Parts: sequence; C-alpha cells; structure tokens
Amino acid sequence: MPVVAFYSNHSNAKLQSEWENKIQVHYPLVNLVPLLSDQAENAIIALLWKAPLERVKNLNNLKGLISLGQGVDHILKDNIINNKMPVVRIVDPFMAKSMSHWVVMCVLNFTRDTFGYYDQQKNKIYKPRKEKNFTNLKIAIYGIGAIGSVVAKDLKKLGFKVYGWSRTQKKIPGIICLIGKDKFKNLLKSCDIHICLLPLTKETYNIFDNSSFKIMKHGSCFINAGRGEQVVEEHLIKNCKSGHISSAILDVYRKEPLPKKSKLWEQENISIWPHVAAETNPETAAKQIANAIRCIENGQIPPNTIERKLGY
Ligand code: NDP
Ligand code: OXD
Repeated sequence: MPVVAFYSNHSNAKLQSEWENKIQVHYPLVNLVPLLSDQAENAIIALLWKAPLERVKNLNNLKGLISLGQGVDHILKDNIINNKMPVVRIVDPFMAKSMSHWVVMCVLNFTRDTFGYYDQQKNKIYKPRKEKNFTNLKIAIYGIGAIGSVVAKDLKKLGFKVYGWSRTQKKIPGIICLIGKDKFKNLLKSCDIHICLLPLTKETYNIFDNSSFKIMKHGSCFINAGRGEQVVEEHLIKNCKSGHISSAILDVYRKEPLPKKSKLWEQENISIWPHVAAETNPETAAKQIANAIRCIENGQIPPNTIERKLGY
C-alpha cells in the first residue's frame, strides 16, 4: 500500500480526499497522508504544490516527487531537493486546452478592444472603434512545449500569423518555429502580441525586462502565464504607463498571492488574474499520477520525469 505525502498550498482535508478518491479509481491501494503529519514519515512518494521543501527533504523513505502542476520550479526552488530524486510533472491535454482558451480570450479582447467598448458602455457611447486587421497581426509564443504548441495551433486556426520560440528546434505545421537569442530579439521587435508560456529556469529568469519591452513595437500586447519571475514587474509597469505596451494580461507573479501593495493592481492597462489560466484538474490528471506512483514504487522511471539539469 504506497503511502503518498500530500501538500498543496490551497490544501485542506477536502482537497486531499478528492485527490485520493480520484487516484484510487486507477490504483485503489494508494493512501494519501498530509505532508506535515507523522504518517508522512512512511511516504515513498510526495505529491506536491508549493510545499515546505525542508520538510520534504527530511522524509527518509521518499523514492520520487510528483508535481501537482505542469511546472516543477516550486520543487526545484533553491536546490533544496537532492538532484538524484526523480521529479515527475503533470502533462495534461485538458490543461493545455484550458490555457489555450484563456490565451485566445486575452488575444481577442485585445484585437476586438473589449475594454474600450466596456468604457463606452459606461458612458452610453454607441460608436465603432478602430478595428485591427487581424491578418496583419503577428503573435509570438515563447515556449511551445506541451502547452504552448496547443495554444500556437489554436491561434493559427483563428487566422493569426504565429511564431513559436523554444530551446530546441521544433516543427509544427503552420507555425514559424525559431530558436536562439537572436531570434528571440527578432520576435520581440517584429510581433504585435507576445505570449510567455516558458518554464522558470536560470535562462528564463527576468527574460522580460526593460531591454525586452523597449524593443517591442509601440502598442504591443504582453501576456504572461509562464511564471512571475520571468518578468521584471517594475519594468512592465513603466512600459505600460508610457503606453509603449498598450495592454498586459498577467496570470502569474513574482510573489503569489499578489500582495495588496503591488503597483500592478493600479495600472489600468494591466489585467490581473489569480494564477488560474490552466488549473490542475484531479479528474483528468489522476490517471497519470496513479501511473507515476506505480512506476516509482516499482523502481521504474515514470513518463514526464523531468531532466534535472534542464530545470523543467
Ligand atoms: P514544456 O516543458 O512542455 O514546454 C516548455 C517550452 O519552453 C518548450 O518549448 C521549451 O523548449 C521552452 N523553453 C524552455 N527553456 C527555454 C529557453 N531557455 N529558451 C527557449 N525556450 C525554452 O512545459 P509546459 O508547456 O507544460 O508548461 C510551460 C510552463 O507553463 C510551466 O513550466 C509553468 O511555468 C506554466 N504553466 C502555467 C499555468 C498557469 O495556470 N498559469 C498552468 C500550467 C503551466 P524545448 O521544447 O526545446 O524543450
Ligand atoms: C502549473 C501551474 O504549473 O498551474 O501547472 O502553474
């Protein structure tokens, strides 16, 4: 009977029991126990979201860790966890599609000027606003992995010109796929809408700073659902304030929950979402988690075990 230590920062007994019920459909013997309880000392696996890593590190029977999300930065943070410990992430088509819906909504709100019409309605103004010709708009997606590739294809279907940027060369029909620092700069300069779906690593930390924003076209739209630490928030605010970035939509922040004192709240052309662009869904993710538990228990390497040296 594999004991799995469970922790989520949204945690409560109800959430843990929801996950246990869903996982047991696929592996009835799995027993979830709270990470912070004494029972966790017997855990061979930990299922985690933003957990206290010192506690995880001190569990002596652990054979593997599973992220309760697609990102693993919350586990690799500060190099607390031994780098021999296998770390598995969720890769769920439901989440990729859910992210795609959110990004499409952000893009269409920008191209159709939804908020301009909201403002007009407040003042009972019945008047067309200048329409953007979507066939001329270029969209850059930074990070075209499990999530970004789905977003890229969906935006392409809507008639946009879509460019994707990744670490290794990709081939996605209809999408112009680029790699390398020079191409990153070219995309910043030439595209109208910039979407960050990168994992947080040493290379992507602060990747959107003033030097990136200032070479974007005047009036660009910036969307971030990757990680907050990829954006220098003060630099984004400055560029939004000047109108150089005409609209920014954020789902992730350097500090979460976004502190009440953050200036991001006050910037009228920045939209704030509370890290919900693609939420983990126990219903759709339980099967792969059950499989990962089974693999780790049997000394096998589960699918979607990350390469520690890449950091994602
Ligand atoms: P993947 O690992 O599948 O894809 C990551 C992509 O980023 C790949 O294309 C990868 O390149 C590229 N990449 C990584 N490092 C670099 C680099 N240094 N330079 C250029 N490209 C790079 O991850 P997912 O698509 O599953 O998820 C991406 C991120 O989205 C997560 O790590 C998480 O931070 C965020 N996320 C946010 C959610 C939200 O609700 N806001 C929900 C889920 C995830 P290559 O293909 O060559 O490896
Ligand atoms: C994830 C997230 O990484 O929700 O899955 O951010």
